[in-house]
This record gives sequence, C-alpha cells and structure tokens, in this order.
Amino acid sequence: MSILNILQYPDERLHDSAKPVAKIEDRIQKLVEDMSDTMYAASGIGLAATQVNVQERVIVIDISESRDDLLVLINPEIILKEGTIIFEEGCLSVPGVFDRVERFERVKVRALDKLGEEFDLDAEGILSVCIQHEIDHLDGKVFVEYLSRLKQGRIIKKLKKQQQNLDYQEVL
Ligand code: GNR
Ligand code: NI
Repeated sequence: MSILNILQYPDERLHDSAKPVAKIEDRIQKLVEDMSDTMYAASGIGLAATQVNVQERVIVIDISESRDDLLVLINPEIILKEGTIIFEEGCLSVPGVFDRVERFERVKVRALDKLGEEFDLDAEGILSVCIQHEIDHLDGKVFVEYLSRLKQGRIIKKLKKQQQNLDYQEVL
C-alpha cells in the first residue's frame, strides 16, 4: 500500500486534462489501490487521478459511513443529467475551504470498473455531486472555479499562507 501526495490548489497540474485509460493493466490496478489508500487516509469521499499527478481518467469514491463501499470509475461519461442541487463542497486539493456549488441533481454515468467491465450507474444527492466533482478534476477543473473571482483570490492567499506555515514548520 502506498499513500500518494495530493496536489494542492493553485498547482497548475490540477488544470491538466486527463487522457482515457486504453487498457486496464496491472499499472492501473496498482493506481486504483494507491488512490483508494490515499482517499481513506485523507478521510475523503472521492479522489481523481489528477489530484495525485497522474493524468489518466481514473476516479475512486466511497460515500459510505463505514468506509467499505469503494466505487471505481474508469473513463467515466455522464450520459444523462437532470435537475439542480446546491451542495456545500470541499476538496482534498483545497484544504479548509468549503463553499456552495450548483450541480445537476441526478446523473447517469457510464464507466469501466477495475476489471474493465462497462457499467451504468444512476446517482443522486451526494453521490451525484461527488461524481461531477471528480470528473471535473479529470477535465482540469477545481470546484473553487465556480466561485467568484474575489473568493478565488482569497482562497489562493489563504492556501499560500498555510503552505508557508507548513514549510516553516519543516525548517524548525
Ligand atoms: O472529500 C471530499 N468531500 C466532498 C464534499 C462535498 C463535495 C465533494 C467532495 S469530494 C472531496 C474529495 C475530493 O477532493 N475529491 O476530489
Ligand atoms: Ni476534489
């Protein structure tokens, strides 16, 4: 098991667009394992490969209380979307920042599982929000980009300060 480093906003690599997985080989299985270890270690409900600096279309999600219901989405496509929902979002790449974002309320997503089998999933509520949040990461988009310029500026300032404090603690 390996815990991977999570890129932090405003790292420009979070704006790269991930390419589809061509073949589910051992390397991808290992990536899925490391990503789920990393998500659980960070107490997140989802993680996109982009966040661990791998530019391929792989997502892991677990919205269960018991943290034992892993969902793996490879090359996900939203094939149906309806309604709107406003949800208070957070992101492991933007620690300590939470704000309301409008998304589709329900989505149908088509993806490959970790064995390469195609499946469709109907999602609503937090699962739907999480899937849209993670697919955005694969497309190089971070949730704060839905917020006002003013808020984005404040968030960047706050995160830079946090990072400086961390760097300083390492020196001591
Ligand atoms: O852990 C996470 N919580 C969360 C809460 C509301 C909306 C989306 C999320 S996803 C986030 C993990 C993460 O950053 N995934 O990319
Ligand atoms: Ni995120």
